[in-house]
Amino acid sequence: FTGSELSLERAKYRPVLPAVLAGPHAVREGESRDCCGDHELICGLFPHLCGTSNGHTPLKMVHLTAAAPAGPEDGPPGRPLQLGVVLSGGQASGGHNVIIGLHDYLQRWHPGSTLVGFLGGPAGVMNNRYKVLTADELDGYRNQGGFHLIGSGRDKIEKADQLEAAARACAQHNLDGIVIIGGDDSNTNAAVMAEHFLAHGIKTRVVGVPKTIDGDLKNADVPISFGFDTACKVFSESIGNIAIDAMSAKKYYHFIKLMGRAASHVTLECALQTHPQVALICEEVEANRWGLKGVVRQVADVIAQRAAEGRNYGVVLIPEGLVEHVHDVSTLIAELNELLAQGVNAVDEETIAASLTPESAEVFAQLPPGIRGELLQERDPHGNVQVSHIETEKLIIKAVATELARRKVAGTYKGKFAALAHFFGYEGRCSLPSNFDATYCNALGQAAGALVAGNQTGVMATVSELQLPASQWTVGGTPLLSMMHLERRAGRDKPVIKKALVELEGPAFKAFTAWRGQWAAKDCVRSPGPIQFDSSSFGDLACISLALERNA
Ligand code: FBP
Repeated sequence: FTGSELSLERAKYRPVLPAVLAGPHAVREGESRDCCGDHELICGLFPHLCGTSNGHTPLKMVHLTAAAPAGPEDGPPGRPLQLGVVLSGGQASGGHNVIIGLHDYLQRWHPGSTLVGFLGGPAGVMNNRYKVLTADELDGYRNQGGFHLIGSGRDKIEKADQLEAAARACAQHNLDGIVIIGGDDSNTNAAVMAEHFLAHGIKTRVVGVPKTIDGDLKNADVPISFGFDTACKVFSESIGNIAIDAMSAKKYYHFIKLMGRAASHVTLECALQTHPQVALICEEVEANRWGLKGVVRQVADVIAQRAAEGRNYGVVLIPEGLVEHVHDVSTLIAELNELLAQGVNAVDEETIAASLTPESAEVFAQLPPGIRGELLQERDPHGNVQVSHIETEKLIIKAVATELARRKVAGTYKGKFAALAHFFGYEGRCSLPSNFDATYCNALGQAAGALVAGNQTGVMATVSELQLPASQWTVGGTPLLSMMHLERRAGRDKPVIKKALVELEGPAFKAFTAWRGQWAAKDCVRSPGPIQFDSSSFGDLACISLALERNA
């Protein structure tokens, strides 16, 4: 791996550390929280974390507070700590800074401390594949994108034999703590591990760190997952450039699919950054039970309205999870899931069509053959449709073209329609982290170190008050169980961390709906340009949706 001039320059950037982490501090328990749903049932499933088996008050928030500098009466400083760290799930900019922040904290805590990096994600914990991370090696990864220092993976540690394998690895390294850097599923597994370790008298503490570019791991206590800010800035730069090209050439509509599987936070933030003519938001589509025809009609309405003004160009943003939220397509997917589970051959489209309900059979027949194949064959190991592999942008283009052709015959549309398809996803996950993500991740890593040192387990490291300068950010831990509720998965109720979806009553969505009519009708394009690393520029500002949420 060869560093560019810019990446070498970025390695010199020193994130500001929140004052509470920089100085002497104490870890204190604060107010109580309930699980976000099904509290009693979840406590029954996690008796040790909930404290129901040992009489502790359930689900305590944790806060770092400034402490008086240690004096001679405080005795010797803390003993060296042994910690493990693992990256889990999709890449997100800033992961290396979390690990470096953790290492820096440990070295400050006691220079004899050790950090073990498990390789290739959770599988590395179960197989005990690891390397000991040293200051010399880590220095080359400061403020760099990617997860290639130790790699990542999508395996889960949840079954009894997997938990035992993880426990063996932790025991072999005599780990005081393990830090799991991941999204909602990985942090759900972190809670399962923490409970297992407590139940079996294993000393290793488990602390989570919120990661995902999708931005759907957040709540009142966790302001944002890392990587979201950088990914949105990278995508918005390209969207802004394309929008200016569209406005200059005046001949294309650009349909851009954006990553973000279950929630449309990325699309919403990119819309606020760039002011496209249309941005579809899955949560709105689902709340209104819009079908494919309804969605297509809305896009065609904007195109026809603009054509009447001589504007046959523009930008349409499409969240990658759209097909799972469009009412009739999601019903079709559910029926296909059933048929595939019954063992129907995924390539036998004729038998499949004959086995569907009449409504779903009609939707299935209307889909282009390529998309039909993708819905049947593009499945992940859990049987879920791999939405980033489905060419939704092309599906929408075809359906809109058909609708516009129909309107042309009816005499209600007189424009020209030429469309180009794009997909922005992987290019936003490993960029050099924005100043925000670099600073936030360093603080998250240090916070995770402080929580293990403070003997906390089953908590997620949290860094808050992000609207303030970084030196004033607050630091603490939120019980993982407080984010959990029961969800029906594979036919049974499972405790999982609740995904944060776009709130239709929230300030970010309201700002979007207040402006979108104007963006549709006119050319109000905003081109934010590349991520700015100069801290005197706008680069330090966190994303617009976060600013709106924090100021609401
Ligand atoms: P995480 O939730 O694990 O962070 O991953 C999110 C994501 O980037 C989605 O936006 C996308 O659908 C998916 O990963 C792609 O997964 P893969 O890297 O396995 O192709």
